[in-house]
Amino acid sequence: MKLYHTAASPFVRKVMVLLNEAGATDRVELIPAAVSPLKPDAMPIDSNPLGKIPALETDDGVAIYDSRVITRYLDEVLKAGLYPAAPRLWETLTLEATAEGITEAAVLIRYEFHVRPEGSRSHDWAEGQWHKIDRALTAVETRWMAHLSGQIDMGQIALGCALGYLDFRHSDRDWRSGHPALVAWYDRFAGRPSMLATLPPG
Ligand code: 99T
Repeated sequence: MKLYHTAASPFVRKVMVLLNEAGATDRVELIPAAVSPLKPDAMPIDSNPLGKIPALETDDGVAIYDSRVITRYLDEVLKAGLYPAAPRLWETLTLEATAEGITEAAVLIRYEFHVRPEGSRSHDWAEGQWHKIDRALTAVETRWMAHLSGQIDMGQIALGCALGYLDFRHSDRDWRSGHPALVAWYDRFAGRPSMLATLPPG
């Protein structure tokens, strides 16, 4: 299998953490692809017409995207057991979707100030994205701490990668403030070998 990859992407990192947890990093060849909304041809558009990474080419030559489809696919192929049976599955998927929303908002803020031309940037719009992140972190503290103390799953991995991305790209904002239980969980989770092996570039 081939994975279009950059170590800076939190979406790619979820896939890499899954591969590490499953002991299957050797099953995937990493193809560097430094895409941005203004550089979609940094990867083959045949593999994802949206020009986004991660995109996976399976051994059968089929292209699979986006990251949540790739992790479901790899979980099944590798029998990684990171999507539990229902009813816990619905909690896992909702947590995964919440983490994805945090990550998407954080990437939009990053693009607003590093990709969008200077004259058309909006601080209000970026603040709106940050408020989504803050509300979601509060919701995780309120609703998911029991789930987070259970067996590792893709919801936890997505959340760990989302928080890692906040540290990586938004260290000027203090996501930890007001979220002590989440901080305690993340401090433990970030020490997993799979997380340490997939840190974004220093
Ligand atoms: O938006 C673009 O055209 C290019 N951006 C990407 O490919 C980003 C890289 S993160 N990936 C996604 O937006 C994937 C989202 C999709 N829903 C999924 O796969 O889950 C790069 C972040 C950074 O450099 O800071």
